[in-house]
Amino acid sequence: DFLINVLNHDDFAAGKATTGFLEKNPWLKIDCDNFDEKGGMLNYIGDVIVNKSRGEKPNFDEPKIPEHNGEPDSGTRDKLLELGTEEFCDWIKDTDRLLITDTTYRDAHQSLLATRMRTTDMMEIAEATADIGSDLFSLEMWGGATFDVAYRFLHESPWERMEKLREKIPNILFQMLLRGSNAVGYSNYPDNVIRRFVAQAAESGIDLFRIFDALNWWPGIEVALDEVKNQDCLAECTICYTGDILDPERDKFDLEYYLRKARQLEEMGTDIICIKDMSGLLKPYASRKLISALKSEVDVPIHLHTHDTSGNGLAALLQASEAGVDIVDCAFNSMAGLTSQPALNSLVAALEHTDREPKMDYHDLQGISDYWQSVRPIYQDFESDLKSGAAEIYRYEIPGGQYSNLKPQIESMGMGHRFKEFKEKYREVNFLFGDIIKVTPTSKAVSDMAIFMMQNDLSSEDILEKGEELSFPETVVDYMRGLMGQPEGGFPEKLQEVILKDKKPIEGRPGAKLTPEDWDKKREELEEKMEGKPDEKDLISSAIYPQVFDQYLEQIQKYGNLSCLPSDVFFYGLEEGEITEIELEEGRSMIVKYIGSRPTESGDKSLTFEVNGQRREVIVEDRN
Ligand code: 3PY
Ligand code: ZN
Repeated sequence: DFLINVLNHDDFAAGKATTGFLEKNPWLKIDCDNFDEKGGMLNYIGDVIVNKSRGEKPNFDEPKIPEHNGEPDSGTRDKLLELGTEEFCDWIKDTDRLLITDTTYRDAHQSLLATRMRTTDMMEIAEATADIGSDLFSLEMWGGATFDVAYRFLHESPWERMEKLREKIPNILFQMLLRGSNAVGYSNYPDNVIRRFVAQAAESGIDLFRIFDALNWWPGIEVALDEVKNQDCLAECTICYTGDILDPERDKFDLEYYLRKARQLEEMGTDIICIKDMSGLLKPYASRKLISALKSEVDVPIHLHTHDTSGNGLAALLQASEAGVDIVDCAFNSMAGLTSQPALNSLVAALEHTDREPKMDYHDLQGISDYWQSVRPIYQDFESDLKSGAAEIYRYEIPGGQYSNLKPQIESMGMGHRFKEFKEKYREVNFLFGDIIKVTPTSKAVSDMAIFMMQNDLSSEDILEKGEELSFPETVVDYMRGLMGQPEGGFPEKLQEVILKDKKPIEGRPGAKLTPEDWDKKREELEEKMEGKPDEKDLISSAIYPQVFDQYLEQIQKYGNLSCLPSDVFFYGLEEGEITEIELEEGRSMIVKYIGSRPTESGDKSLTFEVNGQRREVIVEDRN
């Protein structure tokens, strides 16, 4: 099999196979080693079947791909390549229609489905998206939590995801969310990791980097911004939005604050400014006020990102559109709403026959939304139980993804009945910390502190009075030390002392104090763990998430590249008699049928499959 696979490979047949060919095409080996000899992938499927951690497979309709052309029309990426970043931004400003980013591949599933969307489901609809969505401004399809979750829970490579999608979608800008000096992680990395990460992300397909610092503290984005510029990609520096500019009492984050931040970003050389409303706090009339003011204050295009947690998201986008915003974020309807972005198809329909009509047909776009609607039931285990928009978000100021994740987290601690109390604590902690911006990773420090106070029955006064005897969660200590950057107005001094005790707060940029990554050492370390030679992407991933990456390597050594399993099989296995087709790569499939199981003498299970008509037995440990 192995030889046949090699001989049939297009590159090999065309004489283009060079050194590294086998490492670059691991499926050539998977097919033979894992399916036929060691049964790796069958072992994975068997384990899911026997240990049934997810219960019964949900009913779902076979997702349908809408009709589309093979060759998509040229789009924003072609335009960027033709014009270069500066002229491209002029084009944005000269464009009357409202430009729209689709976030379905990133923020939408991060917010609705705990980031679990698998590459295969994205790939199925990629060509149709390239064609039907060729007038989209960009696809946010990488970064944020997706990097970590792809490795950790989906056992697949986020780099492979980007590169495969790039091949299918050559025409639309690819956009990622970069957490400034935290890259795609939760704490600061050395500068040489940030630079190498950005360079590789650009090489693998990202055109536009949305860069934020959780406290709008610009030293936290300096290095990333500089490297994005080095790569000739679009830099979209970001101002996180919090508070309420309509409320005279929330004067820490008033209109003047946002205008000042915007002027600073423009001076720093950003190509575009993003207003990132991660918690959905930008009320419709605040949106109008903020965007009008920004449009007169700065010259760079403005891109608005919000979440529909309150149900007011579309209204906020329409007000922004009236005020002249250049670009807004939405998600295809069936992946929109609630803690996700506002609904894309609905916005397109709402703007029909107006001067900001987005030049797309909402009826054509329906097919893409229908596709996601059929895919979504497979991810039912990751859905939150939110059913309606929540005005209380304005009180609690919890970011979209965190809002839907916190309830199960609090429940898993046996405190589900105290969720309301938890949300009040979250709010209390915000003010105890001095009213701060809450987004990854500061939002985690706030929720960890809220949980800590609830578990120990502590009020803010108790913390200030008895705090010296308490040992606080690590994220809270990190925050107070300045490891997440410097908040507007500084840290509350008394609280900082109580939390830090004899630890000293750091001054300046945390990344500047970290020891640079030693890439030679990293390479040697990985050579011992990997079958082939580590490439640039392996080195970077391991520098960012050493343990998660090690676990991923173990998984693929044991089971092969699981990213080619259909998602229903990946999550639920197969029913007796069920047949599935596993596409190892385009045009090369395995037909797998699950016949049944019987107990072994040692109490495990022996499972019988048919793979392309040949019988295979695998023994699986029964952990029930
Ligand atoms: C992330 O950092 O992942 C976010 O989505 C923040 O809003
Ligand atoms: Zn978001």
